[in-house]
Amino acid sequence: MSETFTLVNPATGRGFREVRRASLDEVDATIARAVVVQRAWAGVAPVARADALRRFARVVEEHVEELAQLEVLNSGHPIESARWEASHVAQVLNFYAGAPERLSGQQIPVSGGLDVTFHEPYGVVGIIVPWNFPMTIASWGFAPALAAGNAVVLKPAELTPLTAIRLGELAVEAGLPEGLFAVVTGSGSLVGQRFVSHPNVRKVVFTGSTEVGIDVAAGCARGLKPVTLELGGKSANIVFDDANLELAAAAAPGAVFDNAGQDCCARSRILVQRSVYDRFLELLEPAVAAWRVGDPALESTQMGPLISASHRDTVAGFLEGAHIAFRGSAPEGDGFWMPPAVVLAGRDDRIARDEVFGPVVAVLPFDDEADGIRLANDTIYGLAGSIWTENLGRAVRVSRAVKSGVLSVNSHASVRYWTPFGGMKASGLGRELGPDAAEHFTETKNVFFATDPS
Ligand code: TXE
Repeated sequence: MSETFTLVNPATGRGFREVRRASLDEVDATIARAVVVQRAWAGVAPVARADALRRFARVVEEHVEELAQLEVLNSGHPIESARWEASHVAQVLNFYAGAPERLSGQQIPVSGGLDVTFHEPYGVVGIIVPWNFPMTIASWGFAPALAAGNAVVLKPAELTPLTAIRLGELAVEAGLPEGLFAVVTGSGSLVGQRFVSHPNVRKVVFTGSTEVGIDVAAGCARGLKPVTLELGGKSANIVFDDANLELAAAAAPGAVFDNAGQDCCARSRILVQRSVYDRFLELLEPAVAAWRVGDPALESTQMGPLISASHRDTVAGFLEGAHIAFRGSAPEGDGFWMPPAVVLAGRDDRIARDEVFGPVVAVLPFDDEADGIRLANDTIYGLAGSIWTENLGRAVRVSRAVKSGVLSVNSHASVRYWTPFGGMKASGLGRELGPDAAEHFTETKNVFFATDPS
C-alpha cells in the first residue's frame, strides 16, 4: 500500500493533493497522547470546558467560507450546501458547549447515607466518518464527546479528509489542548480497525455502510466497548391520496437528489397511493426537470457530481434493465456527473430494496393505509421517512407504525442538532444529536456515602 492517497476533485475528475496514510505506530502514538490529554481535560471545570468549546465554535464560524470551499473542492458539494454544513458544525459545537454544566447526576434516596450518580467520560472515543457528509457527521460525534470530557481520535474517509484535517487545526487555534481532538488520516482497515481493537479507545462511533458497521460492532464486542452505528437506509416517502400532491411532488426531488442521493436519509423510495399515482408522476416530472445539476461552485446549483468514478459506475449499475420513467439533466465531460433518474419499480426489484446512494429514486404504488405501512416497512433498513397526508389521524397512525428512527410529516426535515437522530433495524444502533447526546459519551457511576457508622 502506498504511503499517500490522491484526492480527486469530483467535478473535474482531476487529482489535486496527496494525503498521508498514518502507520499503525502513528495511530498508537496519537491514542497514547489522547489518553494523557483526556485526563487533564476531564478535570477542567465544567464552565471552562464550556468556554473552550464556545471558542472552538466561534473559530469555526470565522472559517465557514474556507471550510465550505474545501468541501466543494474535495466532495463536490454545492457551495450553498457546503456553507450550511460548515455553519452546522459551529452550531453543533455551540449547542454541546451547554452540556458540561448540565451533565447532572441524580441523588437517589437510600437508608444510612447518601447515594449519588456521576456521568464519567469514557476516556478516548474513536470516531469513523464516511465521505458523504464529512464535516457534519464528524461534529455529531466529536462535539458531544468533547463536551462530556472525552478525548477524540477521528478518522475521516480516505476520499474526503480535508475539512476534518482543517477542523483539527482550528481546534488547536481555538485553544483546545493539542492532542485532545486528533484527526488521523488513513485506511479503514488500518486506522479504523485500530480504533476498534485498541484497548484505550473506550467507545467507537461509526457511520458508513451496514456491512462494515457490522464488522466494527463485532470488533467492539470483543473489546466490550460500546458502539454507536449510523448505517444505510432505504427511506420511504409515502404519499397518500389525501396529501397536498403539488407540495409533495415539489419537495420529492430535494428529498432524494440532495447531495446527489449520497445521503443516508435519502427518500429513495416514493410510495404513492394507487388512486393518485398517475397524477403524482405528472407533477413529479417537471420538478425533476427543474432540479439544477451543475458546477458546485455556483450558488444556483442544487446538485453536484457523485463522489468518484467507481461510485458512479456502481450507481449506474442499478439502472441496467430498470424501467426509467424520466430523467433530469447533468453536465457532460470530465467529473463524475449523473443525471437524476426516476424508476418505476416492482416490490422485489433490487432498486426497490438495496441502498443505491445516488440520484436514483424508485416509485412504487400501494393500495391503502395498511398496504402503505407494510410496503414502507418491507426493508431491512429503518433510518428516515416522510408521510404526506392532510389527515391528522392518519399522520399519527402511520408515523407510529413505520419502523424508522426519524420521520417527518408533510416535510422531509431529518436533521436538527437539537433533536435525536439515528436508525432502527439495519440502519444502526444508538442515537446521535438531540438533548441527550453528551450523556451517551459517559458511563454512570453510582457512589454511596455512608452517614451512619456501622
Ligand atoms: O463506506 P465504508 P464507503 C454506503 C453507500 C456506499 C457504500 C460504501 O451505499 O456506496 O456504503 O461507502 C471506514 N474498520 N454508505 O466505502 O466502507 C472507511 O475508511 C473500520 C452509506 O465509504 O463503510 C470510512 O472512513 N473502519 C452510509 C468509513 O469506515 C472502516 C455512508 C465508511 O466506509 C473499515 C457511507 C473497517 N474494516 C457509505 N472499513 C450512509 N447511509 O450514510 C472501512 N472503514
